[in-house]
Amino acid sequence: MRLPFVTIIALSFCAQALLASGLWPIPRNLEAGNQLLKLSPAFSIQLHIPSAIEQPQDLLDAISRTRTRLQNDKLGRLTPGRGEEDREALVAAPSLLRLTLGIKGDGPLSSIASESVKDIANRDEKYSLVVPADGSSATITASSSLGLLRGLTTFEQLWYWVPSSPSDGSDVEQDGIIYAHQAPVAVKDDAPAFPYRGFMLDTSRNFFSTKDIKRTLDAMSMSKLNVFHWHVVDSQSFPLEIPGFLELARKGAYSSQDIYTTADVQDIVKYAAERGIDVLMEIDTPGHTAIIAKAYPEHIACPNASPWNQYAHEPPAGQLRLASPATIDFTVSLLSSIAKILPSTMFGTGGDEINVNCYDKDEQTQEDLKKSGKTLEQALDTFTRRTHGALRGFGKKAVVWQEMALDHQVTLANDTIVTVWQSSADTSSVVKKGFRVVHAPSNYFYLDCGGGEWIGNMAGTNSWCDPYKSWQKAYTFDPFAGLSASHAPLVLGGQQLLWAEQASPENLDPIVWPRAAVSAEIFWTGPRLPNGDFRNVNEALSRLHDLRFRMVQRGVRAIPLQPLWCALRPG
Ligand code: CP6
Repeated sequence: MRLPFVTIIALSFCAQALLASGLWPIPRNLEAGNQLLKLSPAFSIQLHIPSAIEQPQDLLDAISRTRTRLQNDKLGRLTPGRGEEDREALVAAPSLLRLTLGIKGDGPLSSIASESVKDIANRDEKYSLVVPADGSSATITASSSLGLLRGLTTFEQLWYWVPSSPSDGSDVEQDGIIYAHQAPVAVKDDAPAFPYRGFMLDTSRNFFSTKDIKRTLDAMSMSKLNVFHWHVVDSQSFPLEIPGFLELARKGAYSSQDIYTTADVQDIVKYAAERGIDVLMEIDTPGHTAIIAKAYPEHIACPNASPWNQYAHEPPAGQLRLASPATIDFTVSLLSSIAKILPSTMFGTGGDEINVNCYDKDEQTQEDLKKSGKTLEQALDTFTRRTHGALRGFGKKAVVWQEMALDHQVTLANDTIVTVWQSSADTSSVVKKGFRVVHAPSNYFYLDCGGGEWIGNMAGTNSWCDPYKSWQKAYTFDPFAGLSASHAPLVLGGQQLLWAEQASPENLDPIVWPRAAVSAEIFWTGPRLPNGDFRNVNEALSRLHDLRFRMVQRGVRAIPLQPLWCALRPG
């Protein structure tokens, strides 16, 4: 009985079926050779656009980041000798002197940032890349700055480093040769299979500094992820300064240090946008709001009710008094105040895990319902129309958790985006109602330890791990499972998520990376590799491990996927 088990382990251990090393997500249309090409010490990147057209500053910045990384990354090929066996042949290899970035069309060239915050369906991320093997100019062409950024990201992944002479054992930093081993490379019209490729971070259960968030955005950008879903506040802490509502953070943040000021938010939004990432902020309502009671007790039903598990999925209990006209007004101005400083066309209003018992036991809510003659569901409908209507006034489409579409009797606008988290089997019910969906299935994409087989109240205090979702498990997710062809276009994409009950800056990088890059490939590349095969974990392993090494080079403490020995072993 032991033997088959051992065999399976052996198969998935140290797998090294190389289609192309280093590329993640793998481009959808790729031809790669196996010749060596050096990067000349005089290598330069030139932006070729008509002189009448202004050069966007964030594109120039992205180009200079690429230049710096090519110089600073010292990633050896993950082969025996880490590329030392290439050294002799490299002497005679041609050198690449120039990468030229060209723009199709001659209209004005918008910045990366302005393209990154466009409506999710309208972003232009397409590019083509050619790296000839003979050392003549390499080119990236695109019709947007964002497309050029995606091309630069692919280009960066082609290069490795080997010291120019074998190490003499001293600590002195050695000169080295930067080179590609897959020349020539041709990537034709690479563009994402899905427009929404996200990562969600919860900054309420534990706080993360803007530095942590920026590092996370850097890592996201390395795999072309383009939506940062920021679950910024929840029942446990309110780390967000909202103009006109400063008491919320003053009383609800874990400390006066653990607050995102308006300047911080704008800084994060700008940093993200320059890297091709849109910030989708979520203020979860009407549930997951207990902390608001610290500053505005009048708006919270069943605050700190005990035992908490009868009133909420996690302590402390407390939800917005959704049937109260004053609370609706409060929520509308709260959302408006933060929404209007964010450029995204999406805004998250939550809607998950509403606890009915909390409202049943709340005297004021019962009175409000009686006064209005509404049921709780009708009151939720009013609450939702008002809050979503206000966001629409600021040009934003609402993003909600699946319960709003499936479990409640509320009217949602057709352009509402629904995040499916409980089970991927729920996706078909959501698309049948005509809504666009984002895949966030707990049993594949939760990076924390929740969401095995979905059971009603399993979140609890999330102090357990059931089970850990490996990168391999996430990688097998099929975005179209159970969907008819006519509904497939409603799938916007997907995201992996970090709920932070058991995460803090100390384990942020290791728990997220490189696992969260898995959905980046699922939703960029789609089901098939460029050679027509279906994506599979054995082929993916060495490429993902390469990405992991690049992350480590750039200060992201991503975990290994296998012993270093696997990458370096012969054959
Ligand atoms: N917080 C919020 C959470 C969760 C959700 N919303 C959650 C639920 C179940 C599991 C993990 C996380 N902690 N606001 C659900 C969307 Cl298993």
